Amino acid sequence: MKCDPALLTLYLVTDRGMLRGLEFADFLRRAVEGGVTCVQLREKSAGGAEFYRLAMESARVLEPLRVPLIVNARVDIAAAVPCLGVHLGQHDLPLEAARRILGPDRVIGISVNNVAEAIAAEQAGADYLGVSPVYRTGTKTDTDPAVGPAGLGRIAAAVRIPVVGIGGINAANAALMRPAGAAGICVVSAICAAADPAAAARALRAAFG
Ligand code: TZP
Repeated sequence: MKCDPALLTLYLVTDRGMLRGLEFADFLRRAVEGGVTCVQLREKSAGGAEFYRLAMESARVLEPLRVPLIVNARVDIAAAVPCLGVHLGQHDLPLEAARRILGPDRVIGISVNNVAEAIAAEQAGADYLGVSPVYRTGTKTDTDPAVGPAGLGRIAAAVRIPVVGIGGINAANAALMRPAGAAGICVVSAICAAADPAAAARALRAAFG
């Protein structure tokens, strides 16, 4: 399988605006120290030059730590930096087009909210799925309805590729995700907004199991 499910165990999605005073590179190091296994750089407000600079900086920090980098939405930036691949939402560039740009070896993840989207993404060649959102979250409010662990379970059961849950996941509910079929948990605020990102990551790893 192209996307080792173990890499998705604790999947951090970045939001620099939430950081509590830590410089970005230090934040990434602390998160990895606590057990983050994969980092998605998500920069909704950055222009291309800034996003590219941050992606290169992230790659430089993560490469020696052997933690893969995934770029959110920007297929051009994913193609231009040393990274594992790209994560696409339902309204981003279609997977087939991203595949033509990135080639067969890069990982492409797709956000899905229901079984039909999940099956379509798998058939189109997705390497993993992000089930979004599992719970309602203040971090992203323009989402489809929350599916809960049961919805996550229905999606995971319908596909063969690994599935991660995103949206409102924290140390208090992470234990529900693996029994539902998730290969990993994907979080923004539970690590980015934590006073101690390493401790927060450690707590999430312990809770997810
Ligand atoms: N996509 C679906 S929900 C979400 C994204 C990027 C935000 C999840 O943030 P949090 O803080 O982990 O709930």
